[in-house]
Amino acid sequence: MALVSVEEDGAIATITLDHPEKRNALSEALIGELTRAFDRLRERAARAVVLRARPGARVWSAGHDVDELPTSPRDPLGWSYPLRTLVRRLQEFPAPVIALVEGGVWGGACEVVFACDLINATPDATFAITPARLGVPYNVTGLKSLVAALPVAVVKEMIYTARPLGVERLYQLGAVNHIVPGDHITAFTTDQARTIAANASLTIAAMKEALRILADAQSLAPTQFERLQDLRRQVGESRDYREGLQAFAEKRPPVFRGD
Ligand code: YXS
Repeated sequence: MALVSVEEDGAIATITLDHPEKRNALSEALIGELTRAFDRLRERAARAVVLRARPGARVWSAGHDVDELPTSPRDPLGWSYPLRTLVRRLQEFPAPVIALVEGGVWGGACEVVFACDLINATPDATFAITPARLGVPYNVTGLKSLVAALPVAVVKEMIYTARPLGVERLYQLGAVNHIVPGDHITAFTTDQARTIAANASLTIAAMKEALRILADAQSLAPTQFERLQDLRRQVGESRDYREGLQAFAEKRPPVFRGD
């Protein structure tokens, strides 16, 4: 059963997350289909890609597939893992990727949306950053992409509370490009994609990569990097992390003890 669907209309493509039974959880299988779709669209020189869930979705994506989160001592969000690979694929895709968001965006799916170039969302859209709900040692590039998209005080609120934030708040902060009613957002986004596809693709590709390089241009002393990694190792090896996974599997609220 396909977990994503791809439609092409000339130089524009739409990729639809299509696993509503599991609320489009970002499993290795779904991410594999997504990355292969982007690789194919790169070969076909697509000039704009829309990434969406089924029209009217209540949940855009429930985030990382919790059933696939490894328990310590493995790092659950390692550089070569599927979700990290997908985020880089989006950032490195030579044409703009437009996230068309309806419903709830959870956990690692927020990073996928923020890795897109533009975000159009319906008024019901919400965004929740949830590592603290599961005791997950969030990863450094994930944190960096969040503070690049939002004021650090808002990132702290989202991480500490793990509560969904309404799209209006993110729009006011400039993290979301447009809020568009559900009955118009597809036409709105298609029009945007067509406008982009009619512009100079080489210029857009070069500017997209230049903006990424400039955003990444940040020095980090090796000791700082090692401290960051050690912080994550301690969390990843904690009982709280195992409790977070266990509680999710048992569909009960987690009881975190801080160790
Ligand atoms: O009981 P069945 O077998 O039907 O399966 C249920 C859920 O277990 C499943 N499901 C998931 N399975 C794996 N990973 C997930 N993230 C996930 N989310 C859902 O899908 C079936 C239907 O879910 P259900 O009954 O809860 O649907 P609902 O409509 O009542 O509620 C939708 C949600 C999204 C509010 C709810 O499913 C939910 O809260 N899901 C977990 C959201 C979340 O905490 N995601 C963060 C995952 S961890 C992550 O992304 C990163 C590692 S981090 O935390 O660092 O950001």
